[in-house]
Amino acid sequence: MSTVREATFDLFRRHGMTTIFGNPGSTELPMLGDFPADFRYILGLQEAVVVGMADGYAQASSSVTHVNLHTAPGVGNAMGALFNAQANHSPLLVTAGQQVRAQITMQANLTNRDATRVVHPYVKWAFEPPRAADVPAAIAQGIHRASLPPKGPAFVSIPMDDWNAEIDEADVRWVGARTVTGRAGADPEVVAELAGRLERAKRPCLVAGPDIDASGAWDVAIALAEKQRLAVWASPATGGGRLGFPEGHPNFQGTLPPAIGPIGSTLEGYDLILTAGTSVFPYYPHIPGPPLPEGAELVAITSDPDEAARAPMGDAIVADVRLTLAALLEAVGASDREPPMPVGDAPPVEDSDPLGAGAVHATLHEVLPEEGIVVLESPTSTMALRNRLRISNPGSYYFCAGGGLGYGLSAGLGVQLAQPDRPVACVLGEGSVQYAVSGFWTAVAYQIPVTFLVLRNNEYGILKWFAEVEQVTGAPGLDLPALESAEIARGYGVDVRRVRSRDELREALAAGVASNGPSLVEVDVAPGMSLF
Ligand SMILES: Cc1ncc(C[n+]2csc(CCOP(=O)(O)OP(=O)(O)O)c2C)c(N)n1
Repeated sequence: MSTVREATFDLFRRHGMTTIFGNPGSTELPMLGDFPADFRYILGLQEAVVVGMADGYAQASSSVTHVNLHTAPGVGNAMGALFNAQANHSPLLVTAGQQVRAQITMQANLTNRDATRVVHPYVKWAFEPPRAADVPAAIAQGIHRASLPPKGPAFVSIPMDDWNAEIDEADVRWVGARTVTGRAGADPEVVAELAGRLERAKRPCLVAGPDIDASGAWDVAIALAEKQRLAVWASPATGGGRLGFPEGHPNFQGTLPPAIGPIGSTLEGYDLILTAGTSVFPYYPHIPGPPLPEGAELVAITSDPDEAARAPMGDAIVADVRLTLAALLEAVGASDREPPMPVGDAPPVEDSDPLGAGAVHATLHEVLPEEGIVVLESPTSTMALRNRLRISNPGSYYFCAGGGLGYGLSAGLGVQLAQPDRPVACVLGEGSVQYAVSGFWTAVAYQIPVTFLVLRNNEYGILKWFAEVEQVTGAPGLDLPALESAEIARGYGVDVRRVRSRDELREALAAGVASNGPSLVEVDVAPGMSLF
């Protein structure tokens, strides 16, 4: 006989899930009691931060990651971050405490009413086991479901008196030993047909999406683009949480804009558009227009049946992105089409006071080593960063596909914990910092050596840009005067520097990257949107 807790921690061990991200309450303490020495608990001080850290960790470690939340109010605080994790295809096992079974029916204080309903639609599956003895099996199911395509959060609510209940060996005999794998290739006939279409096309292009990175397909995507001389576009930055193709490669043409009409006109001239690992497309502002050029065809390769079904146009193949691209690479011959024209260099950096965002990112590019990772949430400077850094290594860029602020600061911590040997630069707008500001405490408490770069423009700059697009005038709440992010971070114990010139910025960033603990550089930047 063992307890439910012992059996469940054994299950976590078998899955290598010995890091738990959490914020505890009374309903979670029975799970956390006698916490085993081979596990580590990363404390976040607010649930949005806890889930955001786990999201970054799950993506950067390619493994299902356990998040433990406090019953109803903790889950409530986490909802925006769960929305983000789902959009990021981040495999999370989310557990939450629940009242003791004897007090659920009477709805004693802190009962998570309708625990399995409240998290929908942001989880793939939500469950509360009917018996204490079912907790390990329910958690095992949550782990498998989170890891199957499309990856995403799965939720298990656990009454707090379950953990110390005794469990029969027979109830858990098979639970921990099972492996469930979900990477499936495409039907060979469908691949052969696609290969024929690609070879016959006069001017095809590839749109590279985030799941190329998540499925480990960079090498195959590069080989396919070179063999077939494909022009390559990145999927729109708004929905592209990761990069699927080196942005310094000669075939790379740029990042698609995020709206219907502009995508259609950007793709003018291509007759076959092959998308891989992205939805079609992560549109945001509604700018109507033909979604594709006249006569062009589109084929999407995605592991997500939902992305395939809801695409407004084109054919779709639901299968693992890497396996399918690899099969396609085998099936096509080398093309003798004209190779695509490489895009030119970014314009020279302009010095100004305060600096433009492009000058800031050109400086980051000088300082961040080749193996560096960027976690980005600085809305008006997103494209300037992409165009200045031209990131060209896999697993080196994380952005929130969901768009909920607070991801950046917290995911930066999770990514750094998952990749302790690579320097992480977490680039944030000063408005974005505030949605996960208590993450600074976790950075200091666990000495997580992220270099935070905060761009201070004293405004919600992107909302001013949106106001123009939406032809809205006179909206309140778009300015952020006297917001001292660096001072707040200092209060949490972060080593901070405030800079204004490029030389000061270079020096401060270099010191941050070299340091073994968290550091923050706040730089004043000119307001407005920067593309370069
Ligand atoms: C949780 C959440 N609340 C509100 C928003 C709306 N929003 C999008 S961008 C933005 C402003 C971000 O400001 P800042 O980080 O300073 O960057 P800037 O736009 O100035 O570059 C806001 C409030 C959001 N995306 N997510």
